[in-house]
Amino acid sequence: MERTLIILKPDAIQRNLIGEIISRFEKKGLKIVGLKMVELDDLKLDEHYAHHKDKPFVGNLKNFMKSSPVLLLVLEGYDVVKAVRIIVGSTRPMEADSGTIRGDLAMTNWNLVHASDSLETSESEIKRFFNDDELFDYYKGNWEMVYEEEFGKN
Ligand code: FUP
Repeated sequence: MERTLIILKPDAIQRNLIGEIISRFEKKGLKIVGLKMVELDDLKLDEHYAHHKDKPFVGNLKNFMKSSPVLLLVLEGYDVVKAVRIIVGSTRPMEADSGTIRGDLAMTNWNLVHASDSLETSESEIKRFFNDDELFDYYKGNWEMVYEEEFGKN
């Protein structure tokens, strides 16, 4: 089953939005298979934002990401990378659709949430932040049986 990496950024922690944001993923029916609070360091952030390394905003972005602990989540579900990007909304909150996390809750480039943008990046991002023994394979009862009937086991 597909997995994706989510970061609840420092603004989500500071603005008391942890529950609000996680509940949107839960209510969609996505399964939390990893969850922890960490402080990010330059090493991890340089890897994570390698695609932005020459951009003028990267220094501010890294300082912001180090300004408080963050919450890391791995979510699992059918087509989860795409499903989560839709729930999260566009990078620029002022352009994000109403009903999305960023569209409803954010105003600036400090946009509350990071979500992997493809299956390939999700795999490398999950490895970057989680050890194998921090990820859990478990069964969520009848609801999961219905899901498997519709989409297959994997
Ligand atoms: P996303 O995949 O939606 O998180 O977007 P990006 O990887 O393009 O951007 C990562 C972060 O860089 C954003 F969450 C906010 C920040 N950013 C800026 O601060 N300024 C910009 O012009 C673009 C992105």
